[in-house]
This record gives sequence, structure tokens and C-alpha cells, in this order.
Amino acid sequence: MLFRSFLAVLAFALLYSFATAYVKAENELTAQKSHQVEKRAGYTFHCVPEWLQCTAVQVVIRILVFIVTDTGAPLETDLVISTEIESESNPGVVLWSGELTLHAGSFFESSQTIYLPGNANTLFGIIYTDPFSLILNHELLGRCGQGSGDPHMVTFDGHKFDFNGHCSYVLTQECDKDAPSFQVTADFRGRNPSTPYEPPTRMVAFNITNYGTQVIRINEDNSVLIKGKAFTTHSARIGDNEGFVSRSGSNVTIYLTQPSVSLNWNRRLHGITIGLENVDLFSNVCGMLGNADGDPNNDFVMPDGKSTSDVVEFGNSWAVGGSCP
Ligand SMILES: [Ca+2]
Repeated sequence: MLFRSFLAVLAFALLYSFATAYVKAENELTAQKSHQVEKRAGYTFHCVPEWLQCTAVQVVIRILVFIVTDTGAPLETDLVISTEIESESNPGVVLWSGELTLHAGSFFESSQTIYLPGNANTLFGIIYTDPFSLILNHELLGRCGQGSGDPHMVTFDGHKFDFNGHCSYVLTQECDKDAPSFQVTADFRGRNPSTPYEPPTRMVAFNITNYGTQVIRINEDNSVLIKGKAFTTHSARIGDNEGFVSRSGSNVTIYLTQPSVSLNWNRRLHGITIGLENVDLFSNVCGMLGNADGDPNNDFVMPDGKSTSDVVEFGNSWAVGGSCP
């Protein structure tokens, strides 16, 4: 009797966990505002790009494909979907084409990671699939800003400029100046160590803060502090669920969960890319990497809200107080 009860509880638990997982997937779909649903050939089809991440030379888009059959039964045969991603900035230009395969027996499947050439800043993916016709006309899911060398900066909206300051500067932050939920600052120093405050300069160290508290520090020697403590392993979590840090050679990769921001630092190139991976951040960030509203012509906004066309005035306006020699 006890054993039968146990079996019943186990069966219920399994059923419940399955139902929960399924509902969760549906909720995740609902949470994504960018998908459209097509119903063809007995299927309800969801195509949900999950996140976008940039590096200096390429864009990575991972696409999650969900499929729900009318009967609620899993797929009986493999389903191959032809997909193209088109540039919105250059309509008609196919950036990527390939096939996504949904395997028989699955309800939904996390799928393809796609590497696109070029820079994410002007890239809007439009995904067409066949045989489902137009499935998706999605918004850009992430924006990437970057700086490298002495330093050549590219804002989240693709505006390029050079700035040879020698202080610490706000690269990006939530626009609330008193207590931004996140802020990334960079220390700029001269390429010649004997004249650290003379151009040409480059980025050498970073602070990432959360509501004013330092979460990550990348030092000039590429050592990393997580909440003030030295990070000596290959990878580590930040707090309970605040993100992670990993290191490989001269690269440091950081991912913050709240808000969804990624950073890739390459000390050898003195290059950093910052990815805003949540559309809620678009138009809600400030700093040297601009406002991420999609318009490259309005990025030179200073902390007081005024615009300027002078790159020196713009850069200097984002200097961290007390950081200049
Ligand atoms: Ca802009």
C-alpha cells in the first residue's frame, strides 16, 4: 500500500514537473515580446531568439525554436526549417542562411548558434523560415558597444569616435545618476608607462558597480576582484545568481544577470565589448557608449542631459569625479 502510494506520488511529481517545465516554456515565450506565432500544417510554431552577444568582429545569435503540435503530442518526424537572417540596415542582404532541425520526439528544442560577420551595431536580424513563411520579424535583442586600441570607441548605436583621455570614464550605466543599477567605468592611461597621462592612451582597467557597490574590478595586470576578493580560478559565480566571470589567457568574460549585461575584455588588444542583452536597457543607458536607442546621431549626450558635437567635451563630461590627476 505504502509502495503504491509512493508510486502515485512519484507519478504525480513527474507529471507536475513536466507540466511545470512546459508551462515555464510557454511563459518564457510570453515574456518575449518579439515573436509572432504562425499556425501552419497542424503546428503552432514559435521561434524565439534567446540572446545576442557581440565580440569585436562577430555577432552570435542563439535561436530557440519551440514547436507545439495541435494534439499536444511530440513531433513524429524530424522537421527541418530553412532559415535566413536578413540585414535591416541593408534590406535584401542575407547575412546567414541555414537549416534548423527539430528532432522527432521533442516538444521544443533549443537550437542553433549563429555567427554573423561584422558589427552588431547596425544589425537587425529579420528571420524568415520555410515552410512556415515569415515567422518572425524580431527586434534587435542586444546591442554592442566597444572600445579598443588608443581607444577607438563604437557606441551601442554604431557611432565611431576616438577619445584620448587619461582619467576614468563612465562607459555605460543605467541613466539614474544617483544609484544606477549598473555602471561600467574604464581607466584610461598613456601607452607609454613613463607618461601615463599623455596621449595616446588606452583602456587598462575597469570597475563594474551595482547600485554604487563594486562588483568586479579588472586591474591593470589583468587580475580580477569579485566583490573585493581575488579571483584566481578559471571561472566563478558572482554572488548567488548575479552572474559569472571566466578567464582564458588575456581574455576576461563577465556576464551580469541583473540587468543582462555582458563584457568581454581582451588585455592584449586593450579591447572591450559590452553587450546590452535586454531590450529594456535600450534608451535607458548613458555614458560614452551612448544611449542605445538605435540612432547613431544622438549619442553625444552629457551627464547633464545636454548634447554636444565636440568629442573632447563629450568624453570629458563622463570622467569619474576625482579620477583625473
Ligand atoms: Ca543613439
